[in-house]
Order: sequence, then C-alpha cells, then structure tokens
Amino acid sequence: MKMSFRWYGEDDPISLRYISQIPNMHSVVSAVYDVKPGELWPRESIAKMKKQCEDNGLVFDVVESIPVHENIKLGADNVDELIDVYCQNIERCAEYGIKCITYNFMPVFDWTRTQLDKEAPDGSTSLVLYAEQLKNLDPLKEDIKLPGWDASYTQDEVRGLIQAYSEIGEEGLWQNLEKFLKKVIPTAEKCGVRMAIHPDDPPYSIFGLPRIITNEKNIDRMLAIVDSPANSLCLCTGSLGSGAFNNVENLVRKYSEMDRIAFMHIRQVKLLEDGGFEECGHLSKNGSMDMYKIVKALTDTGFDGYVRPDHGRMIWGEKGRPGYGLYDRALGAAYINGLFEACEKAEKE
Ligand code: DNO
Repeated sequence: MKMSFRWYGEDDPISLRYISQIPNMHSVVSAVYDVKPGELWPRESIAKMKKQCEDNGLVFDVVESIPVHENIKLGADNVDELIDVYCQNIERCAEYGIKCITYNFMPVFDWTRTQLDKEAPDGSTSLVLYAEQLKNLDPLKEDIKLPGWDASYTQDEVRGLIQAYSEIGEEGLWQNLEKFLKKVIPTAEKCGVRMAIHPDDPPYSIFGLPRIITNEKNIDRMLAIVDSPANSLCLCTGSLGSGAFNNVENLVRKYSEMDRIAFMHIRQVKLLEDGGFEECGHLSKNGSMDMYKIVKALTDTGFDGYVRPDHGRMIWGEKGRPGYGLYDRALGAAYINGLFEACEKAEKE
C-alpha cells in the first residue's frame, strides 16, 4: 500500500513539510481549488502542486476530487460538453503523473453531519450525525452549509436542484452515472488512471435526495457498468460503515480480491442505536469497526493501492478544518502503518 494524506493546498494550515514528517508518508492527495466544477484545470496549477510536493519529498499522484458537475448528475442539456471537459481534466492530470482520481456522485451535498465539534469526555471534538438533529435540518427552509459542500449555491438554486433530483429519482441518477462512466472510464484507461468513486456519506438518502453508492448490491451494479480496474472504488470505511447494513470488512475483502479498490479511506465510526453515528479515533476499540480485520482483508488480497487516514478528531488544542487536523490523522496513519506491518509480517511467518 502507499500511505497518503489529504492536503487542501496553500490555504491548508498544515504544511507539506509537516505531512512529510509522518512516518511512511508517500503521496499527497489534493486538487486544484481555484476552478469551479465543470471548468478545465489549468496545467500551471497542477504543475505547481506537483512541484510543491516534490520539493518536500512527496508525490502528488492522487486527486481528490475532480467534482462532477450537477448537470452531469442530472443529465441536463450540456452534459456531453461537461463530460468532455471532465475527460480533458483526467488527461491533464495524467500528464503530471496522477494515478488515481476520486470523485462522488452524490446529488447536491457531499458528506453530511449535524455537528462538527461534538466534545467527548476527554475534551477532543469530532464530527457526528445525530438522527434527532438531522430530522430538524431542512435545506429547503434554511441556509445550511458544511465544509464538504459546494458553498456557491444560493438558497434558490438548492431548492431548484432538490426539485430536479426528485423528478429524476434513483433510476434517473443511475442512468446518468452510466452515461458518465461509459465515456470517462475509457479515457482513464487510456491514460493509466484509476477512477475511484467515493461512497455516499451517510449511505442512505438524505433530504429526500436519491443516493445510490450505498451498499453491496449497488456497488456491484456500479462496477458492472464498466468492468475495468479503471472503474474502481475509493472505499471509505467510515461512509459505508455508518450504515449498519454494511459489513465493511467483507466488502473490503470482496472488492480488493476483485482488484476494484484503488483507494482506501480509513476511519472509524461509532454507530448509535437510532441510526446516527459519532466519528472517533481510528482504533478498533473506539468504534464499531474492527480495523485489524479490515487491514487483514487488504493484505490477504494483496492490496497495493493508496490508503489515507480519514477524518480525525481535533485534539491537543488544534484548530482547523473539521475532520482534517494534523494530529489525529497522523496518529491514524501511525496506527494503520502498524496494522499493515503486523499483518504483512504474520503472513510470512
Ligand atoms: C470527506 C471526503 C469526501 C470526498 C468526496 C470525494 O471527508 O472523503 O468529501 O472527498 O466525496 O469526491
């Protein structure tokens, strides 16, 4: 596996220098942030990021994300044009050494939480989704914003989008994903890039919007649309694991065996009885998933893709982007490194 770390570019309070000091760090996961979805990524911006990473002994070979324009997901009139730009962006990334591109197909909102700073008894804070709080959130009535969301929509635009998605429904979204994959995957294949779709987070419909990358049956359906390692998963343990119906270690074993995981996001969640969840430290004993079994499923199946510690808590007084502080993600990386070393060595004994 190749260990990686997400970096939000020059606006990120965490320096590449610090990232390079995390044991076993190999790749930087980032994106060009100065363009809107649907626009071409300037070559100079990709080249600059590549150089900044190299100057710090790191490799910029994973993109997270090239966002998919809502009009692609909705199958609007200019969909062909937008998919064409998407393909050109894949080609441009490949020119600068990118091997894996993460994206998602979630309507309007990316990952959703109801609170970003829930304090634990030890004083650390983390992201949570409480079912009670979710019931009271209504994007049709109030202007809610989360750090993972495209903040550029006005309230009226959000209303219009929610309406448009309710008209196409789940099957409409599937058809639009199919069209997208059938054009994008051959381009990715040609330039040696693996496309890695991120599961919906949480893995069920929210605000009445369709969500389709949620469970084993749907992931099978998505992978079958184009049967190629270029059409792969960014298997996010926390996203899939926040649905009690998903057995994450089985999913990891199955898709890694099929060579359809390009990228692993490893994080822990603690499931609550009412369907909500709390993010917590990476350790197995802190949450609902057995991290040892997840890593073992990867080493047993010869996984050689990218791994990144995903969301951490805010600890040691750190202030920063919720879920994306340095300290707890670095602890997560160290823990994941240890699990990999133990599993790999045990195999050889
Ligand atoms: C959340 C992230 C997601 C992910 C996108 C991929 O922390 O894992 O925002 O980057 O869904 O497109």
